[in-house]
Formats: sequence, C-alpha cells, structure tokens
Amino acid sequence: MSKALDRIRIHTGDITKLDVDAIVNAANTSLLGGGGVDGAIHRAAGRELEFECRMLNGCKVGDAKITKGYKLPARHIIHTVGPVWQGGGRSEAELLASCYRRSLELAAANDCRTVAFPAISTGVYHYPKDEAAEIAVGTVTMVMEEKTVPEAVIFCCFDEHMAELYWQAVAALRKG
Ligand code: AR6
Repeated sequence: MSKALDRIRIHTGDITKLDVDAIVNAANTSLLGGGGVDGAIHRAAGRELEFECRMLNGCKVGDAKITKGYKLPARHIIHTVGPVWQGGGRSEAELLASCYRRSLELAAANDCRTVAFPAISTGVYHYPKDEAAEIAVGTVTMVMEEKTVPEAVIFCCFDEHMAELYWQAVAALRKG
C-alpha cells in the first residue's frame, strides 16, 4: 500500500474557493481563458490574471505554466493543458499524465505545499471520466512517493459522481 495515498484528499466543490498554495487550471493552449473551470478561475482571479497570461506565450498540451493567484485565496495558479479525447489512440493517456507530472514539478519548484487539481480534460475535452480519475490518482501518487513537496494534494471534483470515481481509483490503488 502506498504512503503517498495518505497525502491525497478528495473534495467536492468549486476549486476557486480553496485556500491552498496552488490550484491547477484546466486551460487551453492560448492560456487566455475559456469556459468551464478555466472561465471560473479567470473570473474569480480578476483581469490581472489575463495580463500575466498574455506574457506566457501559450502552453503546449501536456505542459504547465505558473502565475500568481491574484484575487483567489490560492497563492498561485498552475495552468496546464489537457488533451482533447480523440478515442485514445492519440497519446491522450501519456499527455494527461504529463499534465499532472509537470504541474507537480512546478508546484515543488515554487514551494507549493498544498495543491488542488480539477479533473483535467473531463469536461469540454471529453476524456472518459473513470480513466481520467485513474490517471490522475496513479500519476500523482507515483510522483508523491518520490517527493516531499507537495505535502498534500486535493482532487477537487465539481460533482459527487466525479468524486465517486476518484474514490474508486484510490480504492483500486490501495488494493494494489
Ligand atoms: N471547480 C472545480 N471543477 C470544475 C469547476 C470549478 N469551478 N468548473 C468546472 N469543473 P473543463 P477540460 C470541472 O471543461 O475538459 C475550457 O474552455 C468540470 O465538471 O473545465 O480540460 C478551457 O479553456 C470537469 O470535471 O476542462 C479549454 O478550452 C473539469 O472541471 C477547455 O475548457 C474539467 O472540465 C478545457 O477542457
């Protein structure tokens, strides 16, 4: 059984409300805002976020970039770009895992001890929710086994159904 699993929390609610060192944004390659969680984060952080994002020259799928949190309770926002689901044969799983790994690298480099992730790619980008939850929990746990920062990761789900899929993914990992 993995010790890192004890540093994972599953929460249902709005990620913009969380008082953590960093929240992760499920952005698009422009980094200039959009719908879903991205729109909610930009609205809650305020216009200054977009000004900083304009300086970043976008972001590749599977990569991540960090900004300040502005009006959010969170100190930082880590913007990552998940893959659009195209049936599974376009390296979607590798790219989604890379979003989690790169976000955790940036979190560690910026001393973010508490980090909250949304369910990247499971909205507008249509990644199957159960598979996305398995990749999220599996990848984050694997990285946390090797690193002490972040100390805690919260998977912030927008609804109870998504939270249940995360609980199932954690249970499957605990069984080993
Ligand atoms: N807090 C937590 N989770 C949320 C919130 C919130 N406030 N709002 C939505 N979710 P999506 P994607 C959940 O579509 O699939 C944007 O337009 C939602 O229920 O936000 O990666 C970007 O600009 C779902 O489970 O992101 C991109 O163009 C999850 O967040 C594109 O959408 C992700 O849904 C990215 O698509």
